[in-house]
Amino acid sequence: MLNAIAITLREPICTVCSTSDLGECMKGQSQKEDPSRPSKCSLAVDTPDQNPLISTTATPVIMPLTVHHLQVSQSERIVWLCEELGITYELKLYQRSPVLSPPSYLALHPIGAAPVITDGDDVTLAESEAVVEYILNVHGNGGDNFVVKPSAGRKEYAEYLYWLHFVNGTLQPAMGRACSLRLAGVDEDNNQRARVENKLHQALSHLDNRLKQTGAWLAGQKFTVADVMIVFSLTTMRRFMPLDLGMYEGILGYLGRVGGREGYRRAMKKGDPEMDVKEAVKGPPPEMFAALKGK
Ligand SMILES: N[C@@H](CCC(=O)N[C@@H](CS)C(=O)NCC(=O)O)C(=O)O
Repeated sequence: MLNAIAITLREPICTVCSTSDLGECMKGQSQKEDPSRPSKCSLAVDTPDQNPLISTTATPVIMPLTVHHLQVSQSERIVWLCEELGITYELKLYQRSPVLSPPSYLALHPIGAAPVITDGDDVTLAESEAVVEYILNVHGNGGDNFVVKPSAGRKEYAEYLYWLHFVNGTLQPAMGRACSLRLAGVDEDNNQRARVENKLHQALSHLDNRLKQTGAWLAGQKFTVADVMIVFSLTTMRRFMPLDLGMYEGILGYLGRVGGREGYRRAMKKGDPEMDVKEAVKGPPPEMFAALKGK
């Protein structure tokens, strides 16, 4: 559904809040001063003439795609995807309270887990894989540059699908189970914990072999949304579970390549500016999430 905002203005205008008043827009801050602002939210550069979302006639325009990013969470994937695609989006930041989502995030969706996006006044969507697919197809021209299609070959397509779904189907649940048992203080020699840690090591070794094999990205030589999906589990997730990746050379080489991507660095700077990304892509675990320190 179109969300009609008829604007007839000649002066520079913000694509996000649609105001030409610097005092109103971003509370007077420029994106330079506040890196969390969306990349296209800038009174300085967006004028009605330059901006396809803003019409100088009374034509309806579509409200921006909004990424609701719970800081230090899986929604970093969505900020990253938007940056890789170079699309216009609004970024809203939320902080954990103290570990789970705050009430303002719970109000967005019944599950209240990140990521959540809204698009116009009729779409609210959660679940990383659904959100990624939606953004690629609705805002990213099908995401040709970031997916492998059957036309690339059945084997290549099958590899891509496998690794894309390996993330939330196998790796992230294995990380989550190990994280819960560690945080609950279950002893290392407890049978259940040993089983869970073994399954996690199995998943990481499998991933490590794959990355040694490709020497590049998860699906092969092409960077895809499978990479956008998996990196959280290897970086930010370790702020909840101090896992050392030093023994997995393939994963370490891969994280080095991820850390070299401008889109990734830009996304992390906007979404989680306090996070030390250089540390997160190394073997030793990054700094523990503050609310969990000492637990
Ligand atoms: N399978 C879901 C998992 C979402 C999820 O568990 N998100 C965590 C952040 S990493 C969260 O929001 N936790 C806070 C809460 O549930 O209150 C997805 O990929 O979107």
